[in-house]
Amino acid sequence: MLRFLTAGESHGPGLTAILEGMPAGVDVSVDELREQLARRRRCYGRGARAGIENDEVMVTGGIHKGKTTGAPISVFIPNKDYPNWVNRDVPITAPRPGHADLAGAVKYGFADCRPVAERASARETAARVVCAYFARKLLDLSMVHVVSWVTSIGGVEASLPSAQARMTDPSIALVLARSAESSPLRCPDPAASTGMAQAIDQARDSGDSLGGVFEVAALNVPPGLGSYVHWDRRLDARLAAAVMSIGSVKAVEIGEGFALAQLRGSATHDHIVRDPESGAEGAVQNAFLPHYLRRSSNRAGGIEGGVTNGEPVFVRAAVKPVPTLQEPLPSVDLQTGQCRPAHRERSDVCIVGSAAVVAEAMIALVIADAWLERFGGDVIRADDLPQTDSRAVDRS
Ligand code: EPS
Repeated sequence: MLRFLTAGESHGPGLTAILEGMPAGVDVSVDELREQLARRRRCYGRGARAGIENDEVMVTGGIHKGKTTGAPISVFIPNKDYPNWVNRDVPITAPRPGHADLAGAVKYGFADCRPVAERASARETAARVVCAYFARKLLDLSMVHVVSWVTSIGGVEASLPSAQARMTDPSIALVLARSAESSPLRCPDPAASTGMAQAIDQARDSGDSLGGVFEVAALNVPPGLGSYVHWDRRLDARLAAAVMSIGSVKAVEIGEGFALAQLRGSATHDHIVRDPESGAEGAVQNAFLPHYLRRSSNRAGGIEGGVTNGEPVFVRAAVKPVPTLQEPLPSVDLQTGQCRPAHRERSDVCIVGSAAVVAEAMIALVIADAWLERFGGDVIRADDLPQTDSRAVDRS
């Protein structure tokens, strides 16, 4: 079982990530880990803080000579902005609507929401990306790749290949992911990216914020991951919870999600067909590794009965606008009881691109956990790896 813990506050000395359950023998590199953190940081709409941090990392356990050892992996990410905050104590007494401020004050009895804001901050997601880097290295060994792109920001919609093409064809998903990687908006449509950047600038100028929608595709995921036998082992449930756990995510769809509610069953379910490329003929002898079974479409998003079916695992999520507004919404001061505008401080205008990278991370962690349930052991040896599918995708 792969599990992780994060600790640390947004403006404290740093974040700590501990990942437990990684097999021994997986090659890892600190440079690649830094690159994953940089992907999360660079995204149009982020505030000044993203420019301050460089997400240096200090690996303090679980790695020896560039390989995992099977022990818990522990990583410290110092906060570069910490020296500027160490003697600064700005209380938050007028909670921001939509933020965890008031929820945390109610839960822990604080009159000052500062401790809530510090821990609820999206800064914590840097530590998740660290844990996911190791999960991704494990998945790389069976050529499972998790990619993402943004489809809309502030109502500006990207013009993309059809949803079914995005969900069904790994080569389309890879092209979209590559263009997203070179877009500051993480959007594969350059014209829409320009519109999104303008919308973000306008929101910033008027003291406002924006949300949007992103999609994540996990390619070449083997069939049979997850389970239908217990509610909490269903892979779709685990993925939805993992993505919903990202601050500001308000909706998660698997495959065509809400659109399926409008269709008849006959137009919804993905036909089971024989894969002509497998060359297999005659009776289905081994349903355990059904390389010769395919789906004619992927409206289910690669999961049926809580178990992967060999098609791309496809998740879409909606991100609400950032709750810290420079033109704040009405609130009540917890110390005076007076109505007043909510607390205002430095923040991001739009985090949709970063949230997409964090969702990749959470999805990689869930899939790696399910992969280990099915194929895992103490140590990774080439002979132990599952046979890769003929549909294996080459990311190069
Ligand atoms: C965040 C507020 C901003 C973000 C921060 C998340 O930080 P600050 O309050 O220092 O301006 O930049 O995110 C990060 C630092 C990060 O690395 O993602 C918040 O309140 O959630």
